[in-house]
Amino acid sequence: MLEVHQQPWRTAKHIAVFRTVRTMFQFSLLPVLLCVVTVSCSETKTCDDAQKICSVVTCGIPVTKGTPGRDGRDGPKGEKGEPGQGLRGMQGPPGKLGPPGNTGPTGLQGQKGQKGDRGDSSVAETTLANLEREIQSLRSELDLTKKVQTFSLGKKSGKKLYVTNGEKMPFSKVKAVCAELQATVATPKNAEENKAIQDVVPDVAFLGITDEVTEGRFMYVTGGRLTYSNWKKGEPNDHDKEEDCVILLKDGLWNDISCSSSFLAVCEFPA
Ligand code: MAN
Ligand code: CA
Ligand code: CA
Repeated sequence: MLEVHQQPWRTAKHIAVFRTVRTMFQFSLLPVLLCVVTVSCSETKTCDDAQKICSVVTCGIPVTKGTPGRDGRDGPKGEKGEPGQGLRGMQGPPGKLGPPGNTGPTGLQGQKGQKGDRGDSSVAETTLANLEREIQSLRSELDLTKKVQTFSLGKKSGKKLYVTNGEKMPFSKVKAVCAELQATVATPKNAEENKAIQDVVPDVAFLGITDEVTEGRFMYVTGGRLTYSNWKKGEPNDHDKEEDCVILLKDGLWNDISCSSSFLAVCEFPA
């Protein structure tokens, strides 16, 4: 490249220009030279005559050879050349991702899909049938268990069931034990129920009745005022002003007693 800049006349274009100028010089200037020579040699014609014959004649004192003039000005800029033959550079990396375009319009609704396969219901049906058989078996087993329990506890149809674990405990614990069995503390609402409880327990037992809320006003633990009572004579006396719970004595009579004392726990199950 450096060599090309230093010697621009060696390019193909400059060589072509040079040849063109040389050709013009040979074919255009040659008649003039011949004409000058003819005029000089004949000496019978004037310069004016020579100008009539020749297209170009320099009149005046003939000069054999002058000194070369200075170089002319640079010509106009040439047209852009053809691309070079050198290797192209590698392609640059892709540019940065442009900003997202606006959301396009909603597309047309797609075609309706094919009808799906029929589900394999046989497995579910078999499972359901097995579960139903299992439930039926459990129901039968539960019914039999209830019958055995009722028989062993002497429960009568349509009557409440009273059950004791034979343990003595404070009233708060009796409530908790029965609640755990989804039952309530035994609470006789009539003489028959009072007798049923009496028959179940071998000793004194707590009843589900207290005057904890209002002294002297006994209520069922499940709510409501008493509709039946079987107090022993002289009771309730709130002895030492600390008797808010009720116990069923062995003879079936009731006595108010301290709730923190321990007596048998008897739970009541619905009829
Ligand atoms: C006696 C009576 C009862 C009272 C108890 C307390 O038996 O006064 O009313 O509940 O003592 O131990
Ligand atoms: Ca009391
Ligand atoms: Ca008492």
